[in-house]
Amino acid sequence: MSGGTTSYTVETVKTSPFDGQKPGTSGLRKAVTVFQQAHYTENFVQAGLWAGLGDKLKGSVLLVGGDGRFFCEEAAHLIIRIAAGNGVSKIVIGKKAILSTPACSHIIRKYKLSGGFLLTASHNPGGPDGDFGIKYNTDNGGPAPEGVTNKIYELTKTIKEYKIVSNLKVDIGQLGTSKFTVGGEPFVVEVIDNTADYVEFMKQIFDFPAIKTFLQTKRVLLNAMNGVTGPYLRKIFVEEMGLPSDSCLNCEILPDFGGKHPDPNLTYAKDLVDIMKAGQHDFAAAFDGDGDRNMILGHRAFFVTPCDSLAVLAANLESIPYFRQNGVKGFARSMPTSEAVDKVAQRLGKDCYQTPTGWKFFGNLMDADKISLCGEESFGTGSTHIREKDGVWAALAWLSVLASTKKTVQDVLLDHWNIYGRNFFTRYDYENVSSEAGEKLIAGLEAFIKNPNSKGTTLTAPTGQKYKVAVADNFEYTDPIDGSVSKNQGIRILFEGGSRLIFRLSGTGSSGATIRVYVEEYVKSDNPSAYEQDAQAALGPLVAIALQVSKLRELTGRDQPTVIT
Ligand code: VG1
Ligand code: CO
Repeated sequence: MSGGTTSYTVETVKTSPFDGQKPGTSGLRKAVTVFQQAHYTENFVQAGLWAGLGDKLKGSVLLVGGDGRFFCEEAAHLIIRIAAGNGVSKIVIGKKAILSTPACSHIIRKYKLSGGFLLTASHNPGGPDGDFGIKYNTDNGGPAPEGVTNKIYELTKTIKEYKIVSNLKVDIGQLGTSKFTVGGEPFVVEVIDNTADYVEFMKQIFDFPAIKTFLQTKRVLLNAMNGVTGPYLRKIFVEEMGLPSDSCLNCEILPDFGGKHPDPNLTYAKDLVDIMKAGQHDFAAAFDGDGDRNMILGHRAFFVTPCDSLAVLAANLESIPYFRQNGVKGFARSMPTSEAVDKVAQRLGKDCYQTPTGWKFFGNLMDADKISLCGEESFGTGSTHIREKDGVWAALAWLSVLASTKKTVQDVLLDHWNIYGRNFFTRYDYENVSSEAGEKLIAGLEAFIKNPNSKGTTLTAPTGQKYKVAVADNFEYTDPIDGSVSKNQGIRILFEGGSRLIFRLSGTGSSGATIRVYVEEYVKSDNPSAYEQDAQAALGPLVAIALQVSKLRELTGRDQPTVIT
């Protein structure tokens, strides 16, 4: 590729702060048009470099990867130019800036890079009218912890200038290394293969020959939803496992994800659910835009809730060579995730941690070797192999369990509930309500939890079921490793007997507010007729109580949620 004899100079560009560059649950997410404003992306990237690297900025080596959505390549070029302007010595980037979020995490760790920028708004829609996002990951391969994201936000509020080499042009469409001289120092850009490192890593973690043998007699479907996982699925499942190419659906990466939500759930992946209902296939999985989420379905679209998926994997980790070699430490789940995994931890005598929503809170626990597996109800499952959740890994983990237990997905779940009982779980999302309605709802619930009479009170569903409040609070987390405290992480109403209601506002939306209502009902293992019923039917009474206690309908004017998972 281009050899650099040309010498480039660094420009200092005057700028002024933009409001609201506060990274949310997972990076900064806004409409593409917001990122396209002059200096907007530049300011955030400059603040990310300062906050993420501090005095290690000069000479650092950074990764850039994205999910292929609209504006990824433009943003990648900007990052390369700003990194060059700040004395970064090398950028490693996927071809055309494409790398899944889990692949980014792996590559940062494998090549011991200083950190990286991940260009994705994950499951949010893309395209010129959709969303874009930027996330900074640190040298452990994980999302920057709150200390760093808060610092980024502070810096964006006072930024006056950024450094850039604006005439630096790099061809990121070809594999290879380009060398430049910037302000007298060498600057290198290495364009790497999109899938090679990740696929090789999966072959070390899993028993590919065993999964391949298992798949010879099964029909499976893998749905990339036109997000970044397409090329990874083709490599692993078609080239390595020998599946027919029509077992991988929507594998072309589209900048607008075909105009759909690249979000693997029963609403946005309904096409897949409908195909599975026909009963021709034994197993299916779907993945989100950046490849860190997964949905698992069995024969006739039997749905595995992400909470149950985490618990089942926790109980079956010995099916996977990686855990047989490394052993199993504890587990962790985000607070709204059901307590199904806690029950597995208890039986196995392992610790189980409860963190706020967002993968960044698992990083310290993994780095300190406290946990081996963690997950979130929002279709996120992952392990210590990287520091992000990992969709394709989760599908391979499930196939490992099926191959070794020789059971169907449904039977794996029935056997699990038979031992541990069942934590029925559902999440109701009310997307794009007004910020005012969202705030009022939380304020009303704050009043409920602060009222000393709430504890011990009995809430009654319209159908007569009664639930006695054991604990009502706003979740606060003290990181057991670094002692940092995160307050106001969600309203919890915990009932006697293990049922729960959680309310929180989304931190990944790009406008207005999204209210999330999490509903969990625990049924003991000695009651098969109860744990085999339909989830939405089982949860009906508690959902009704959730709507009553939060006054959700009155405050939002919404009769139905946008999405039920
Ligand atoms: C949501 C999920 C959360 C997840 C986050 C990022 O956040 O609830 O569990 O970690 O998305 O996932 P929120 O604040 O909107 O509830 V991803 O795949 O969009 O990076
Ligand atoms: Co994602």
